[in-house]
Amino acid sequence: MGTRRIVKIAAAITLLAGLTALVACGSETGLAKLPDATFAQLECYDANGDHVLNDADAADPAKLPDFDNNGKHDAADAAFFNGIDIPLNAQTQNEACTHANKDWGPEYFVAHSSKPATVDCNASGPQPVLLYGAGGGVSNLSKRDAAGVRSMLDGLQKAYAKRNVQTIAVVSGESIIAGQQPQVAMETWSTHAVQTYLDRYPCLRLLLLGHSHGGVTVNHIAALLEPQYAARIIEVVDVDRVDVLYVGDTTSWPQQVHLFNIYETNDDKLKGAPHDAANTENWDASGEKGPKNGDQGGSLEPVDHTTIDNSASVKQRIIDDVIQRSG
Ligand SMILES: [Ca+2]
Ligand SMILES: [Ca+2]
Ligand SMILES: [Ca+2]
Repeated sequence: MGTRRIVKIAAAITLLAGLTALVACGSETGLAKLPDATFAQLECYDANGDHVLNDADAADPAKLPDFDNNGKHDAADAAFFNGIDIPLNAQTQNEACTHANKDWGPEYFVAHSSKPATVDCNASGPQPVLLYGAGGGVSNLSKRDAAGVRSMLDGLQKAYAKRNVQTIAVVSGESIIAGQQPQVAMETWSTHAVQTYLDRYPCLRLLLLGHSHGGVTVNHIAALLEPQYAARIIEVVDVDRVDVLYVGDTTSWPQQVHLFNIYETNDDKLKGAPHDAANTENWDASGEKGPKNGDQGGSLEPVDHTTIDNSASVKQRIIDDVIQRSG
């Protein structure tokens, strides 16, 4: 191969890389691509080592994640720790934070591009939206965990971007693994985090979406926050919510805000169910199809509990519903 040919190929590769980068920039969401997000393994921010997450751990914000990706670790980041009280299991915390257990990693992230994950309430245009998604069966969000929830939020974020709506997207698992009560710990953290955003940005509206155990998490968040913030909650979307083996608040449901309860009955092990309440719209999505191997793809087959969150048609119906309700 001649030198000129090599140079030509190298130039073509450079051009391709440039194009790929351009395409990546076209998606202003950090959801589609790992690792464009501020990931946090929450139990490892126990700065004073007392096996409790609370205000004391936020005394030095330099030790906290840059949640809003503005390049500073300051009071705006510390606010997510101020006011919480989450007791941890010392042994599990040690195992998680020394990475003795390789399956455990971040259970929370704030998506962002190269820009800060913030919104501007003084900008003209429609009201910004916080997209909060909770996955089920999550132990490490820096791998492919919660791929379905991530993809659904990505679709929502793109649909909003087309309509000139600013968004912040946050994804969590259903639990903080080292919490004394792992699922209760995430209920506490996520409710407080969402409230922190709503208080920081008076213009911000909220969309909650949860799959599987994540449906229980978002129902808890909605139930706790709707007395004060109902007018700002667009809706809650449960995707095949199940509470089997969930040790936490399985009895709270939103009472005021609209609940879009999507479920399937094809799965003989785990499946959602209709929920009877005036504020609830039930959709039996058993007739929809999803990739056989979930986020790993495969041929289209009727959805089950682990593939309903990867179904393109379910995702599209959620996007249509949320956009229509956003007014
Ligand atoms: Ca502490
Ligand atoms: Ca920051
Ligand atoms: Ca899935």
